[in-house]
Amino acid sequence: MTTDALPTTSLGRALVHAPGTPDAAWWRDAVIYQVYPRSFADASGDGIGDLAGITARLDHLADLGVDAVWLSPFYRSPQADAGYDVADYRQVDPLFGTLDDFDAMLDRAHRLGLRVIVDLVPNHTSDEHVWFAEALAAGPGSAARERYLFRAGRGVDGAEPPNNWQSIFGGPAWTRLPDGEWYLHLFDSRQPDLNWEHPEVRAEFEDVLRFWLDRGVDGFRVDVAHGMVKAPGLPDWAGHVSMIEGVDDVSPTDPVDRADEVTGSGNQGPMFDQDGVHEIYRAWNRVLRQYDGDRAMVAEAWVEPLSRLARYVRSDEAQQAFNFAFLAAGWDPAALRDVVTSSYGVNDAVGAPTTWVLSNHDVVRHASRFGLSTPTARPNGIGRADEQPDEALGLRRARAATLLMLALPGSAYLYQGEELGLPDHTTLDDTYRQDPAFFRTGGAERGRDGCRVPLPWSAGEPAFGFSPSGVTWLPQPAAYAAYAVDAQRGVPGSTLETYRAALAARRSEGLGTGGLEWLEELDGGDVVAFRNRDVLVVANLGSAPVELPADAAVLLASVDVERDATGGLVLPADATVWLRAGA
Ligand code: TEU
Repeated sequence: MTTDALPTTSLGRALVHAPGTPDAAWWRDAVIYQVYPRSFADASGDGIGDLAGITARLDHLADLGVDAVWLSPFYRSPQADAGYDVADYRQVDPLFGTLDDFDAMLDRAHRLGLRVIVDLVPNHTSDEHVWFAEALAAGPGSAARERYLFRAGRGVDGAEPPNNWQSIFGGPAWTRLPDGEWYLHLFDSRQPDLNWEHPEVRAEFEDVLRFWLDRGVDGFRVDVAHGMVKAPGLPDWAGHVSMIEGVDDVSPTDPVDRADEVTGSGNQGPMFDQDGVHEIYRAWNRVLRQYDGDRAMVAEAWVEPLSRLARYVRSDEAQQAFNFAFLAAGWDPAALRDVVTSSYGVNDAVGAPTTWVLSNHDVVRHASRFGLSTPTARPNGIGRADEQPDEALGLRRARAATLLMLALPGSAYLYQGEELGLPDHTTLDDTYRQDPAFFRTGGAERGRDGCRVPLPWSAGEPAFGFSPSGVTWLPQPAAYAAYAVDAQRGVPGSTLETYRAALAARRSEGLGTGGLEWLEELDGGDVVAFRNRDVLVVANLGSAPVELPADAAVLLASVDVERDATGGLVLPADATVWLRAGA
């Protein structure tokens, strides 16, 4: 094809998602930035980030142009799973500050025009929660044990666990107490699962929602949103779900067999995605509706296929659900195209926005994943002995993937540091590791510490400006200096400036509430190409350059896009461009 033969006006289009109204509720098109409090900014100098540190750095997020912030847990916790083990749902852990610090942070965020959503961890508590202490003290058969999933064991003297479930972090999902009873923990033994059939558990969490809504939060991210309700009788299951990679094996005799729908990974099994979980969302939806201001919930439900996930965002349930199928598609054009098409299909059918995400605190950052020889791989962490990503290639592809994502209608999630192009710490010494998944798998899974390293703010300061004392709870790689905020701010083409420009253009072009049409002549093979309002988006995931429509003007690109000798525009490998149609 010649570029002359391909003016933008003649491009055929296949409609996948129709544009919405620009005045929709904020969460329909919000870009939401995940703050991982222990690694964002440390004001106290103890080496662990805190709420005062976040408050002091909120300007960065307002400048970046995001709409909202999601904070991972900062509640009172022994930190057995970095705060996803909550001992008191209404208190701030002293590591992170006080409730007054929270209020100050929230106030500052709102003044800057940023919404704030907080994490809700309802599947399990910490073993230091008052309910679990009561349950241990009260003993077998007590009412206090009814709030959790205590069971007698099987076999001689009940010495075998009540069923064969494995913990997502490795090892058995049951721990036996000295009094002989076992309790269920889908995650660490210090994270006992709650019994969601218990009315007190339901009432307590509705009250926790109100506690934070009354303080003014704009919503919640619901942890393990597909896990609270278990199949009656807790039947054995031959499969095993691990962090990040999903299910290893689904037996044909699986009691909740949905093999016809299983697409290779996800969480089918008697502990996940039970129909009864939706009643909880309907109850929480009723709570949120009692408040003004479009409060919202996003479900962290690793559920497949997408049609099952869409059930979490029916009009009387959660407002959003994370689209992990998009994250899982990795750097694969066919998979991306499929997931985009089917995401709109299932979410449009229930009137919910589609969300997009590439990185979070549980997965290897996309700048590192996309630098692996298999760029669709999702390793459970990367360690010294593992294949090391190609840093430059990973960053180049990460920037391209981000520009593709940010042009998609719906709501997008960014993980702190991705706006800097940060890679994981892939050579972290094992002595620093804290993720329980590393310990419970005997090191077979490196775990998630590599994506949780404190952020670099200023290249020349101790701890790259993360902490005034220079202390950091995980060591930062020396290479992080080049990624520091102050090394990128104002530098044309830097990852930070590219994110800022993309967020500004996304807003001014109305892309978040826009529509999606595949561009028939351009899309296909290694090229993913679509139109959203007046913007044409072309991503080249292959190794050969791609000719672009001759009459288009470049709005934004993940690399320099130049005209060739004949004046045609050429998109190089591993790159994405936003074009203005027909200029
Ligand atoms: O992660 C839960 C999570 O990812 C599981 O749903 C599971 O790993 C997935 O089904 C595998 O495919 C959340 C938090 O994000 C994580 O940091 C916590 O460690 C975990 O819950 C326990 O609270």
